[in-house]
Amino acid sequence: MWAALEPIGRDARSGGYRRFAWTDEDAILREWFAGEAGARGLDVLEDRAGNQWAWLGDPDAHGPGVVVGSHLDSVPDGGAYDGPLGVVSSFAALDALRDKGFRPSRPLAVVNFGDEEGARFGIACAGSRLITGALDAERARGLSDVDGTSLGEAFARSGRRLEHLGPDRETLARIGTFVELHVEQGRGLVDLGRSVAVGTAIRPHGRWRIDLVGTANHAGTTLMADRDDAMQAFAHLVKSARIAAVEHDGVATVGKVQVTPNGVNAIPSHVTAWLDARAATEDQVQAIVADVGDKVESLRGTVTEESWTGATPFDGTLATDLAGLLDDVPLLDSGAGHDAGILAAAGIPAAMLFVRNPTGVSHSPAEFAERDDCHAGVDALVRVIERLAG
Ligand code: HGY
Ligand code: MN
Ligand code: MN
Repeated sequence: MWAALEPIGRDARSGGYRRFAWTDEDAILREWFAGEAGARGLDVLEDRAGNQWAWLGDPDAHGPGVVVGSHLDSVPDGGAYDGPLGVVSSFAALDALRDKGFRPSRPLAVVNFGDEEGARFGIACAGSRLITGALDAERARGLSDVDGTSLGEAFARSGRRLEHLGPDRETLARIGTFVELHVEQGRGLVDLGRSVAVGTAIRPHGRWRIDLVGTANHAGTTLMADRDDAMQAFAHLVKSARIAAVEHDGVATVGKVQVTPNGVNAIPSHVTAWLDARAATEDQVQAIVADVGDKVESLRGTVTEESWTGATPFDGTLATDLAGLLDDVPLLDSGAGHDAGILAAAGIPAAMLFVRNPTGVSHSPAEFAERDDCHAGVDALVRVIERLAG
């Protein structure tokens, strides 16, 4: 499975992945998923947001069932494990259960959540937010990519019915418990010397769009004193984000920027930048955004919230039970957002398993997990499924 996924959407220059929602690469990944599901005799259903659900057993007749899985899309130049490790491990766990003659008492499913990274249209966990209603379908349809293609156009061009895009209670009703296995995006496990952890919560985080205006002018003839340079404002913004993050003990990133007119010899008239801010508490995140907002206001710019994920605890009893089941593996919270967090926020019992990442590096071609740790993750998922669907 891993070898089949390896080349899909891989950028030859960076060695990272460019697997964006509703692109050709996404279509190939979806075909791969349907192929793996079909090879195991699983029925693949798509929901109103295009998420793929591969069922063993009929969740409508004998549900709700136990669902495992993750996502296959990536950030630009993302790593091989963020997302795919959860999907591949889920199919591998079903194989191991079948090989040991396990007969589930409830339907089982592997899910591929679409557009988890929000790399193309800007909203993370778009697939799971759409079916839970956390992302309004009308707003989603209008989101556009850097080329001006809307999510609605891309969704329709993929052959799906745009009028279906939206909340999907029928699909949610099929989920008794969702367990997402994911490569750890940090050094918790490597510092603890363990292979697997159980997730406790998703830390609060959000994305804000910042628009800074200037006055277009000639780079060679405009005196410095006469300039109204949006790029100077941008420089102050980026500095203020770092100062605010350190001040409030959180993290802030400005990783994406668009410059208008983006010419070497033209003073920028407009800069659009995106702030990603996260912290242990919602107050800390809001304090970071407030400080940045004050700076942006002094620069005559605007801040628009694009997505917000509040502190999202997973079901504590379930997490403790699973950690105990797995020989007392550590409990870790997550600074990264996940579809399991969106489902938990919608009231669906959800849990996460993290697999050791020896460097902690993620959202990078250097992202990696050792084979033994990946196998330990599958073994843990097998035991969790036996516990939940035994
Ligand atoms: O950005 C995140 O936290 C996740 O990788 N979507
Ligand atoms: Mn990610
Ligand atoms: Mn992920």
